[in-house]
Amino acid sequence: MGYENVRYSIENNIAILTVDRPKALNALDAQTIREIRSVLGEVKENEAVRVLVITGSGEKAFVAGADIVEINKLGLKEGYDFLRAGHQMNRDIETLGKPTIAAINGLALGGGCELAMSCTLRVVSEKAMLGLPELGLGVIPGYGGTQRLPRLIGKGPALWYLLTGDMIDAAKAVDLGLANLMAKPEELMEKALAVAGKIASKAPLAVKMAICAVNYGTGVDLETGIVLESALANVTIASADKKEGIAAFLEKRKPAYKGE
Ligand code: CO8
Repeated sequence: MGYENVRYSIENNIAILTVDRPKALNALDAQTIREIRSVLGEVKENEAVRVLVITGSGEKAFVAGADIVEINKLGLKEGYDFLRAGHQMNRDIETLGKPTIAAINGLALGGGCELAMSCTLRVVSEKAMLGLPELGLGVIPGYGGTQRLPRLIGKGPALWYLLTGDMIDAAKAVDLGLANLMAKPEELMEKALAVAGKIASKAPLAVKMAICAVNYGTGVDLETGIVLESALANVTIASADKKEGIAAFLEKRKPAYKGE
């Protein structure tokens, strides 16, 4: 499929998806969401891709939110489909089976912040600003923000930022645990790709199982989470990648993983 509002490339087992809709600061309209979901489908199917980096085009914005012009036209009936599409995009990211890194180059507001929070990790430019300004528009976050922000930074701080609409600068985002790493604007992609490369060198099946263990284990009691971990660890114990990883260690060479 040809894309108008996103760009997509692959190099060295790492895919880069760039949201590219400069006239609206990369805001997510229905078409952009469809295109992102289509790229996510390609990434999922492509065995050569081990990590996906998501960023925004230009210097100003990662993604400035859901498209406010579209939100303005929504009624009760269309609103549900609009919200579900955004939710599904973010679930597609979370359940991709491969790690995703948001390289946040600028404003990540509303739906943009929600998209970033659905990624496995976040690297922020020193110029990035994150936030959920929805209450100022008379709505609440609708792409998972009320659920993912407290899970990432805790209920108290999440309620603060949700209710005040205050923006979170890059350093604060790292302090809060909302972002994992801060980079100079000109080094953002280099740093994000370095993290991606580090993860891409690990056994893909083990990476997938580790993400599963954390994503599905943190919402349950500890004992259930530990049983889940045991089951997932056992999948890795039985894997060809385990044989290769241990053989490479014993033979003092780099492993050549196949994700099996
Ligand atoms: N949607 C559509 N267009 C946008 C958006 C957006 N979210 N953000 C910016 N634009 C457009 C502007 O309208 C403007 O277009 P034009 O040139 O045609 O007038 C262009 O991008 C450039 O923007 P500005 O001129 O406003 O640039 P500034 O530097 O002056 O300001 C800001 C930058 C501060 C980012 C400002 O554009 C702004 O406040 N944008 C809106 C940010 C926002 O509120 N985002 C959250 C949207 S709501 C949301 O994401 C909810 C998701 C879930 C749905 C829930 C529904 C219930």
